[in-house]
Amino acid sequence: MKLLGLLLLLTSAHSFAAPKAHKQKIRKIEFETKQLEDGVHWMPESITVTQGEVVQFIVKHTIPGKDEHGFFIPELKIKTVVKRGKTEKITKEIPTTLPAGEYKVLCDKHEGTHKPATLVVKEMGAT
Ligand SMILES: [Cu+2]
Repeated sequence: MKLLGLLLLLTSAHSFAAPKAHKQKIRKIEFETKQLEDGVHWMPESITVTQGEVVQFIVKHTIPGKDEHGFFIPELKIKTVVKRGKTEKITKEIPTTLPAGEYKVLCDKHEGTHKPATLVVKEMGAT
């Protein structure tokens, strides 16, 4: 029973240490490279997020061709190199100051040939 008490104490201490994540579930969003006829794409083609939402981008590159790609969303200040076989995880809060609209998920390493995906940002409170 002493052990259980200690565990409960540790668990509550942990939640105090991370007030930002309190009660908010982090949604995992996967992106991966996919070869289509017109070039390499970030897939899925489109992802919708909401202002103020905390998301974790899980980005993978497993296809042949270039050894690495860029995962670049300027408006979210995300710029990461994704090497083949090495998953990158980026946790971000979608700023409430970022206007609702459509933004591009780019590859800054192969602009033009690497087709971007679309990040749709919805207004907070919209359903
Ligand atoms: Cu690329």
